[in-house]
Amino acid sequence: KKAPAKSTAKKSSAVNKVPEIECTSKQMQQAIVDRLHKGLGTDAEKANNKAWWNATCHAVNEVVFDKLTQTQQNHSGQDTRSVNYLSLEFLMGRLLSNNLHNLQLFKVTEEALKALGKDLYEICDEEPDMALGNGGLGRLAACFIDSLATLGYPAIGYGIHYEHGLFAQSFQDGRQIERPDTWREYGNPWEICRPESIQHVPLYGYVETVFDEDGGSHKVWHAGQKLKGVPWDVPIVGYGAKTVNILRLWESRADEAFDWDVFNAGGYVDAQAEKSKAETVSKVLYPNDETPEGKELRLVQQYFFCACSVKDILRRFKRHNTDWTKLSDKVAIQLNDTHPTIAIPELMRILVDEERLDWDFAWSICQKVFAYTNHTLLPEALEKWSVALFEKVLPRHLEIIYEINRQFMEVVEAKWPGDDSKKAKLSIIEEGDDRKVCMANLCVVTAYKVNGVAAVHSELVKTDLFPEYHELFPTKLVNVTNGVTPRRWLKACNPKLAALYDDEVGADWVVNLDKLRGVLPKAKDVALQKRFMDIKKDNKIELAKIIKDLTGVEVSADAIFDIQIKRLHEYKRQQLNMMHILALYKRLLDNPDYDMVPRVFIFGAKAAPGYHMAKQIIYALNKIADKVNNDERVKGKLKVVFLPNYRVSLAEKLFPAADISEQISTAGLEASGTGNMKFAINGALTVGTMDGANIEMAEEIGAEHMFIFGLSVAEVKELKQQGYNPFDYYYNNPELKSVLDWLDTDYFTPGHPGALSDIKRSLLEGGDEYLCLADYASYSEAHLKIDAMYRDQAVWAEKAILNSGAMGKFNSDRSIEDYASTIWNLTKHPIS
Ligand code: T68
Repeated sequence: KKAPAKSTAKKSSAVNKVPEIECTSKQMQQAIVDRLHKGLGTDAEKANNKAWWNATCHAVNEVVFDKLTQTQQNHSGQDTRSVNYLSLEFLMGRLLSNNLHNLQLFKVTEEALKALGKDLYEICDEEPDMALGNGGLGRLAACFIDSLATLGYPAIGYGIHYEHGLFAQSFQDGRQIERPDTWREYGNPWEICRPESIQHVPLYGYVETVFDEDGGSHKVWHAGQKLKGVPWDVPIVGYGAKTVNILRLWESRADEAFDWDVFNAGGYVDAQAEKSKAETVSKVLYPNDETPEGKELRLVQQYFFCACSVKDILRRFKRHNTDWTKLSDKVAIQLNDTHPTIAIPELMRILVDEERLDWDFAWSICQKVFAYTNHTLLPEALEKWSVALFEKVLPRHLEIIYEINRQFMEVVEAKWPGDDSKKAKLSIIEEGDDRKVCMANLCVVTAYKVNGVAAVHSELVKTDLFPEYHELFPTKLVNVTNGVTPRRWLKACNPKLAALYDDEVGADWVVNLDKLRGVLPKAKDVALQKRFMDIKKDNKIELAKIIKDLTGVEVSADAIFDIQIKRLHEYKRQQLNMMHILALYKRLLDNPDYDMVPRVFIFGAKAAPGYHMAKQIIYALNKIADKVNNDERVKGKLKVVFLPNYRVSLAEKLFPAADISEQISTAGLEASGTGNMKFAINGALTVGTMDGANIEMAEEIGAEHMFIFGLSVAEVKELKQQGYNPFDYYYNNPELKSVLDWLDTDYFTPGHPGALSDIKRSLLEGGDEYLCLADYASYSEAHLKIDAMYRDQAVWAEKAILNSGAMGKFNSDRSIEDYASTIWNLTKHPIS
């Protein structure tokens, strides 16, 4: 049945009259040369590209800082309500090209640099990625702060100023090697240190009950250690520069005042050791996505940044307010997953212990301030901290959590009298030998809204993850479907397609992505199709050069570029893609004339360093690539490349060059996905399961213009309930069997038989948790359809246009408008 090809998205009322900033190319030239001379102490003759990049950033900052000051005066002057987006991750990528586009200075700067003998694109490539995140969750935070600024909402992002972001990846004999990321080894022009806003954070120690004269009592936390939080502000330029918000990242240092005793006791050297211990807190981003690691340092990181942020939020509030009932009028705090949950007991602690508010009053404030976004249903991904660890690191917070839980258990008792199993399930404390604090439960109990990130995911949050909470709080659980910023993910990364849209639908699609619909009625237009496909071809040629540079492999831009880029995880099923590649390879070896459109399979993915199976899959794909790419018998019809060090800046080269987007997670497990959106906006067709936002994409685009395959959420549940046996599929599908058996030989790993056997084992004896075998036949069929369709370039072009043009809903401005109206109750305050 045809899905309605109509957007359900509300009209985005973005600031869509975009004024040009007055700046000529001559003035920009002057500013850059000035920065070379006066800022960097060099000149145009001596400067290398890094210096040119630095000088250009500093020239741009002259405009940015001016707008930043105006925005801050505007917000502070009006004492506006603001949202505080707390996230352990902000995967920003590079900022120069993005800032230039948002300031509408890209063309001017391109001309300026050209006149100086420099190429802006090359200069942009000098910038190290700001990789302060793992994947989707961190990149979503980056898209959201772009949209918040573009729409003119008062907002601050709070996070950690990691010295080392996500590790850099390389391959050695096909295996992943991790090296530290050094994004700010030589400084970073985009950040401003704000020593005037330093915060101090207590840790460890013990809690004392102090009895007051009036017969009451209060608690005093005597810390065993104190950290200093130093804020670094990164300006976030909205498109059109009517608002420049900030991303405030906390760096940990030793608190000299706290360590003064050690100094005085002659312990100069010991004090230095304290210093480096304190600095480890913001040293490195934990590289685990989806599987939390219960390490003490991680809990300390979470508390450190939440404590700094909450204090900073209250400091801003107190500049204009003395009445605590007003806190929830001025402040919304959005928790990006459970990672910043500790902000809840921290706010309680400050209100009760320091501000000496009555518990019930403080609790009523907290319940109006916090909202929580859930990004996963994977049971192993839900954060739980051992009570023992909590007691050691945050003794007062544990007491507060106990009291919140005690009162909440009374609510549960009132609803389900005498039902202990309900209490056990809903309790914030999980009982047992090793008692745990369940962070998601604390979030749901406290938050006034809890949202999932795509429609199907939000439904599953209600029915499978938190059904009892949903019964208890029937209006709390809501949906806000994810989106991506069209500034970075179309305008900046695909300038040719952006220019086509400027011509076809008008340049303001950048702030109103629904306008792309203007091309839908012309999808059959031969001239439009030609221009669209020529652009795709150009982008593929560009990518082919990068592939050659990075891997040495030559690929033809006439082949289908079939791309899977995302974190390596079994539920995302890169191994399913691999099985299909092996099948194609086998078909080509069995029949040298096997008729297929040449195909290049492209992968990019990092595996968590401790995730064995993920690393094995990378190894297998690299080994398969070696064989296939050097096998004359396939006559160039099949190529496989695994690009090293997948990151935002590489993604920007991949999305525009894709013909096929692989979105093949087991139904019910990918909360939303956002790469799926970036591909489709850039004109790739999706091969995907009915999972996450793929489902809503199919509603917008029409499922018949995508390659949907595999079991649905309901079918997955049913199959698991019946008792799934992967051997049934193995013995019934000879191709599947021979592909898996191949992994037991030493064909791909000469001299090392069995080197890939554990992948096969996990798919058979291991039970195939993610149903790769169950979905294999359907996946393989979908690929035959892709092959057939690509042969008719007119049909393909039409589909590509229909996909891209229907993606309006999936822009992050729409997501932010949804948050602003249904959760935050925010009003816009752009500078005029
Ligand atoms: C992703 N989650 C979801 N987690 O998997 C994806 N987790 O479906 C969704 O589109 C995206 O969030 C945005 O909503 C993650 O990326 C992590 O990276 C992560 C990191 C640390 C701990 C747990």
